Amino acid sequence: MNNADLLIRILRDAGVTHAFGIPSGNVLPLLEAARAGGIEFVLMAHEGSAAFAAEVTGRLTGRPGFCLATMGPGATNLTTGVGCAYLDRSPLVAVTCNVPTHQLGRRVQMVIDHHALFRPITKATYPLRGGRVAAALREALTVALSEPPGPIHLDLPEDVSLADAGEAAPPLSDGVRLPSAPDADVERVGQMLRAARRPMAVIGASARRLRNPALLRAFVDHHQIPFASTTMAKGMIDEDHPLSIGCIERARRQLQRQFLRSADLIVGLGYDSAEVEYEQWIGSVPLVSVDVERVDADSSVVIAHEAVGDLDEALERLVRQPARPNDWPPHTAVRHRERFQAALRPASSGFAPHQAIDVARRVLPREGILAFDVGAHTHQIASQWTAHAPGQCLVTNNWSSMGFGIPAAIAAKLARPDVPVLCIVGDGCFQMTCGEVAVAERLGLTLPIVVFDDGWLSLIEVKQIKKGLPVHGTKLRRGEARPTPSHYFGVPCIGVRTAAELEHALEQAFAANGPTVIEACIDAAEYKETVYD
Ligand SMILES: Cc1ncc(C[n+]2csc(CCOP(=O)(O)OP(=O)(O)O)c2C)c(N)n1
Ligand SMILES: [Mg+2]
Repeated sequence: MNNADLLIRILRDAGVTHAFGIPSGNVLPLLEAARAGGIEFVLMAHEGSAAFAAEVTGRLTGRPGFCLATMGPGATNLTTGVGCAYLDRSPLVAVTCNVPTHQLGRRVQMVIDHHALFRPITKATYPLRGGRVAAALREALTVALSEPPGPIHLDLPEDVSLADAGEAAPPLSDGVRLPSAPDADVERVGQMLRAARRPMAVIGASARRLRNPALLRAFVDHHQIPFASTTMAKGMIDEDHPLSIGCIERARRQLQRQFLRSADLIVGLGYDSAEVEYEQWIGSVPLVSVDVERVDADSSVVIAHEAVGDLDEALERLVRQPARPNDWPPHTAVRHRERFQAALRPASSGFAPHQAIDVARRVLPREGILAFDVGAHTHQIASQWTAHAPGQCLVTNNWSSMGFGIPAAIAAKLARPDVPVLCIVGDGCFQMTCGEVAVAERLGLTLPIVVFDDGWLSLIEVKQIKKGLPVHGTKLRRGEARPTPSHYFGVPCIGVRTAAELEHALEQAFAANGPTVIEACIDAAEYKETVYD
């Protein structure tokens, strides 16, 4: 057994099933070890996508995602997705393969300092050396899985890969949980909830890592508190719940802000301010935070109290505390949600994004997963889409990088082959990652990829208009939409210009044995009304 075999054995023991990446000569020992050791290698079109796919695998499975690349440009490409795991907080192992150790530090082809490259976007970076591979892996996996989870980087020189491993695979840990918040702090949260007349909960990205997400629902039911979620936390409680007001800080955010500011207490539950800072929306309403870390907010935010520690344990204690009726009139949340949802669907003469999103929601089965990308479409989808359970919306909003959607959908389909997965991306995002369509084809994944073809980097165009700047540098094509091609890389492509055509195309795509690109030629005019209102 060589060190590459040992590395694969340890990752396999840690529950890793897939490796995403692109090989080169110095990656081949690791690639062969993966083949022999039972980790499936998924050749991606770009290393950035490989890291996004690994990040999503980490999110969905709770086991570390695994991506690999060659040195220099392979490593720099990988960083975009590794950064996603860092800010979105998913366990991930990124391996860069390298020249033999005696060449490290020299000015030779493709060589750069990988540790300097990965240090700011990982929890830790490790050089792998003979005799210390198992110890480094054991520590690295513990770091990646410990709360809050994140990526670690390993650099593997080719001679180390090929050398005989003198070590045995070590026992692994599942990472370290946070200590509980002090009893008195949690007790005080309960007291403040009972004293409030119009309390409201906002669920954030860190709540996605609850071991028992049902505690969230138990909490809002017990205390009868209307609740909202951020984009990343969509579906942590079914958004059809009678106390749900939907997603905040996305399309029609002013309506949500108005409602949030009618509260007399906001309870943040796992609210990660990397996604959206409290000061964007909270105004002068006091905040009680129940979270895995201390609140990071501007000094304008009134922080009334914080309980910091393991989130499951805090919620378990909060659902056992006495509750007291509050002053929210009956059906407040439902009425607000109806108003919010109506405002998201302004009258339109063309094929509007909101119509396409409604069709997609109707066709995707209730248990299905939606992976989407970054742009104006993200804002509209986040506000409009009804998610019914945790993990049903795959999106990056801490890292917020274009190019996430298609690799995320591929990873979701690999992790959950029996669950229908739908991907929606903007045309700008599609242009960045369309090579991954060929990957979905090679893997034979049933995956409808709906491209919102509006001809613009719409989100940035909207920002130009709202900032009073000339619209410049945000148009994606010359002239009108070109005719839809019949395929991309052999993947059938269907052009649709109406809701009915989209519905038909989606049904066809879900019945296919491979991916289908659906180019939805939409009229993006409504974004100017609904996005950044
Ligand atoms: C890697 C990266 N580059 C640039 C941006 C800035 N950005 C955010 S949204 C967006 C436009 C996306 O365009 P498209 O995919 O067409 O979506 P639309 O806004 O039209 O819905 C850009 C350039 C980003 N978030 N990530
Ligand atoms: Mg666009």
